[in-house]
Amino acid sequence: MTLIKTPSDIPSHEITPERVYLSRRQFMGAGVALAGSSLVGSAASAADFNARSLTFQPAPRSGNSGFYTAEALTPFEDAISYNNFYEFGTDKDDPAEYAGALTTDPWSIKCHGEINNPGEYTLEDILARFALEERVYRLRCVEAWSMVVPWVGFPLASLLKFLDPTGNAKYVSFKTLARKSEMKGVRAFTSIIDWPYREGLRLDEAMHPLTLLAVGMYGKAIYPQNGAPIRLVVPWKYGFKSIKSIVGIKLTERQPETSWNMIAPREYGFYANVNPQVSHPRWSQAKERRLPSSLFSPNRIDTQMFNGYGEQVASLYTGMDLARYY
Ligand SMILES: Nc1nc2c(c(=O)[nH]1)N[C@H]1C(S)=C(S)[C@@H](COP(=O)(O)O)O[C@H]1N2
Ligand SMILES: [Mo]
Repeated sequence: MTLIKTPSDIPSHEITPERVYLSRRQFMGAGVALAGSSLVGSAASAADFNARSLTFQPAPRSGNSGFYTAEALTPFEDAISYNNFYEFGTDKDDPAEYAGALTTDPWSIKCHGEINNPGEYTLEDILARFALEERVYRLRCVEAWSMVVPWVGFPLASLLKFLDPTGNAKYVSFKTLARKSEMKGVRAFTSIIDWPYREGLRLDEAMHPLTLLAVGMYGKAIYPQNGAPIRLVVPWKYGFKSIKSIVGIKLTERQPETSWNMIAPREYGFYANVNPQVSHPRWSQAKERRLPSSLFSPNRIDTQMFNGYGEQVASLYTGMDLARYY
């Protein structure tokens, strides 16, 4: 019995973006199993590894970690069809339409700067090192809509500990792939973003247990429109901090340049902590539309300080004027 369907096994009328994408992931699993006996210490079959790669520790349903919210999940279909991923266009439905073209295998992340273990690490290397965990988080976009998404990933802190920051490291910066051949937004002459998309965190924010590198959502490999094969999720900050499809991580002494801050520094700060009391210059941040939301059923709810993660993260900002450091 064939466990892995190759695209040629699938009649063309059956090919949907999801099918093609999942079979691509399965190829990646095969690659891991072949090259990976030394990494994982066993000759697991491709199918085993593929299953293993999305085996995860469920989020704890109790306690105050913030790892789980019991709020209704945003339906999967909404989470994969209403996206911001400007590399594929600026309309909400552009990423779902165009991101299927993204080649995610091979994939590696160049890790450099103020660390003792620099290197170009393949996704397989990275996945072999860290156990996957589920996190059910609110995601609040600066445009005042929000979702609840079950992510699968591992704490950024685990990777950073492995990379072993030097005493000079104070910030972590991230870079997204910018591949013109596959990304129409990167090809566009009119783009407002100076590619690659860049984001950054202070080292203590990056080390916080809520900060996740996600490789899955809703129990499946993460979709291209959501930032395949690996993206950041920082649930107490506006969504633009949660950078997708990461190919570079650099530890720095100075605060790094970040894309939206470079475009409009008065509108988008480096910190970008969710804060209902600090308005965007052009709109209030006091409320949000929880998806699914429509004209007749807008589903407007109050926005919470730090997106509801104050108990976990407020101490990172003790003594800081959050209206100044927005
Ligand atoms: N590389 C990259 N990352 C990105 C963006 C982007 O345009 N490019 N958009 C950001 C914004 S504004 C939001 S709200 C979230 C949306 O994530 P989602 O589409 O998975 O909901 O991704 C963030 N990460
Ligand atoms: Mo956003």
